[in-house]
Amino acid sequence: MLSFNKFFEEEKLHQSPVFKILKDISEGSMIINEILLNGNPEHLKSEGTKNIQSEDVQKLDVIANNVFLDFFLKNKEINGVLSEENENIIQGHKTGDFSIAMDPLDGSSNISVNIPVGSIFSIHKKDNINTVTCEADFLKQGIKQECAAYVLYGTATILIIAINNQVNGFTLNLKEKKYYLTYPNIKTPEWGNIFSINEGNIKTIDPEIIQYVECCKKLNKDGKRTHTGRFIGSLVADFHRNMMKGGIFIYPKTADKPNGQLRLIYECNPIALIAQFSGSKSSDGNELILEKTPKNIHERTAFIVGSKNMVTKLLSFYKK
Ligand code: AFP
Repeated sequence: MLSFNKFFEEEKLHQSPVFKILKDISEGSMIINEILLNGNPEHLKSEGTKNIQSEDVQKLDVIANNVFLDFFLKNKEINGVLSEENENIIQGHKTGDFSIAMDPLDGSSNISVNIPVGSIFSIHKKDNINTVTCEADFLKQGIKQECAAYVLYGTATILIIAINNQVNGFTLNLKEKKYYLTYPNIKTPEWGNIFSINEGNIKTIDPEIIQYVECCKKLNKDGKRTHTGRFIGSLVADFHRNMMKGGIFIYPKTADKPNGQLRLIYECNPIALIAQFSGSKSSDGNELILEKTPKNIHERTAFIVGSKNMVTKLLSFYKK
């Protein structure tokens, strides 16, 4: 099995600045993984504050943010960092060519009940070198991302990386403290039978989505189900399952969240790039996610992502 380093050596990417950033992500994730496995009850508590999105901040949100920031701010390739946990962007090295946006611990409201969580990263190359970081470095279409990655802290800890039109998955070997390539060149089935949506919102969402969900609930000619419903409430875990098995994840605009719940720059865009490179598709219902130009750094969006034919079928309801 190829180690993480060996894989990038074989891909001739081990000297690249992006590899240095991916190394930081892998090392940071090992620290978070250890903290999660230690299960210190003190870490499972809420911080007692709200983030920029008015959501409860968990102690582990803060810890994960600090762990990754520590790595990124020491990395000379990184010019600026945008995090879900910080209202403003953070200046890195002025000579750095890359901007990184992250959700350091997605799904953190699930931590206290032992449900998988994740870390998500989006990496863009700056347009102007040797300049201080600014919001324009992050307000870019997702299709322009240089690389995207997530870590899923689940039954095993897995690092998924989208780069050069490919998605590869690495599993953490806890004894050796090393990632190994375990899921080379991931491709998502074009059809799947999983649909993932928080049905608590069903009465307040676009009729086109209600119609699609109804289709998923139709029985076959033998009276058996055609689809299975799965929603964990941890985006990385929900997406990862659907990417591997085939399925669709839907978080639409709702009465509670009129712009959607998920953040475009550091949640949807990186997941959408991973989806695209694994052969699946994403949209907000009107526009492809990767073609949206963000207007503000913490912008939310409706998010539909998954098996190509399932997403196409859902979008066909919008055109009728
Ligand atoms: P937290 O990070 O606050 O737990 O939010 C998780 C999340 O952003 C995403 O991971 C889930 O898919 C989504 O929210 C779940 O939202 P609902 O609780 O509204 O279904």
